[in-house]
Amino acid sequence: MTQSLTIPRPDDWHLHLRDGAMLKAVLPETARHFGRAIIMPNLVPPVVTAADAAAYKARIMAAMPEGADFTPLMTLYLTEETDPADVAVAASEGLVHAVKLYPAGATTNSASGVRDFDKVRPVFERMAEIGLPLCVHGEVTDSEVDIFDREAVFIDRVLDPIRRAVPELRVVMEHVTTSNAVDYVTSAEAGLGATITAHHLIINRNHILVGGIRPHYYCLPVAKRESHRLALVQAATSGDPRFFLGTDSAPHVDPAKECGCGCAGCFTATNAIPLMAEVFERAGALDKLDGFVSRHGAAFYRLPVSASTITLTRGDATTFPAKIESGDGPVTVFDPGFPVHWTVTG
Ligand code: OTD
Ligand code: ZN
Ligand code: ZN
Repeated sequence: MTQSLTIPRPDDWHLHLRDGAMLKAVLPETARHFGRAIIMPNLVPPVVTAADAAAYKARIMAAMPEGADFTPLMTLYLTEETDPADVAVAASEGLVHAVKLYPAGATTNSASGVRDFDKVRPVFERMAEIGLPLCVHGEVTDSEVDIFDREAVFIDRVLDPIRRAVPELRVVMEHVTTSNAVDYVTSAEAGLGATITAHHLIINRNHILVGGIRPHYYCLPVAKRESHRLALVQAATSGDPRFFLGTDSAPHVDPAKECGCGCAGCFTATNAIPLMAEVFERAGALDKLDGFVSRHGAAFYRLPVSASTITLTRGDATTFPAKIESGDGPVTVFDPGFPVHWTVTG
């Protein structure tokens, strides 16, 4: 018996599309299964003003494959110089759907991020007034904090104080990787959501380090121990609307990952949706898949659920390309390490 599942066209609430040749190569991978995505602003230089976002959006539209049913939702990179009025205008025009907070130095291209959170308080206050979400890369960057503890420490030292200082600010904790973050999100009264990536639902830190170092599993925040992964699966498959898919698909060419100091990032745009079907099926929660990939994020961002649909079909184990080619070089597609039986058939 074939099993199939028709769900509203999914959205990706956290995506890196890059620019230039890489954008051209990865955009069709996302546009194939997703209807919308929140586009991360960590280009070099970053997307900081409304004008930057409009120009970047135009480059994305110019790279769009013929006939694609995909809308990029732009974000601004918060700096200590961000002008609250510029943010408000970009939001009112429907150009910008979130502002992104990177603690300085937290991840790839985050050197212009925020060091002094008091300096950006007027931006937070304006965003709270207009209901514009703040997307947060939730890791402290202090060298004395262990890399596996950086998310949990961020909650206490940075996130909770921001939310107490500006209680009406709507916040998305991006790519949560710990049970601490899951607990923090579920204990919040309102105005807090979280994205979870495909890869953090699949790998733990052993996958990166046991039997040799596996650079294609290295990303930030780094995958944690198995008990944390299980907490993420539980949150994602629970039906709780505060959790939604944000793949954080972050392409780097292979030479930039397979070297003495490899870049962080897993590239999952190609197979994220089939992987999610497999993860939800294994958890006995296929009935919760559409909430996580197609409904909860739209509700948080106050957008309609997609009117179009995709159909997933279960069959023999499928294979994905090991790599995609970009004009800059090959990009390895995330390998879940288990057979995947679901394909998008319509
Ligand atoms: N994590 N790589 C990148 C970004 C993310 O923290 C993130 O959002 C990237 O390459 O842009 C990564 O591992
Ligand atoms: Zn991040
Ligand atoms: Zn990211």
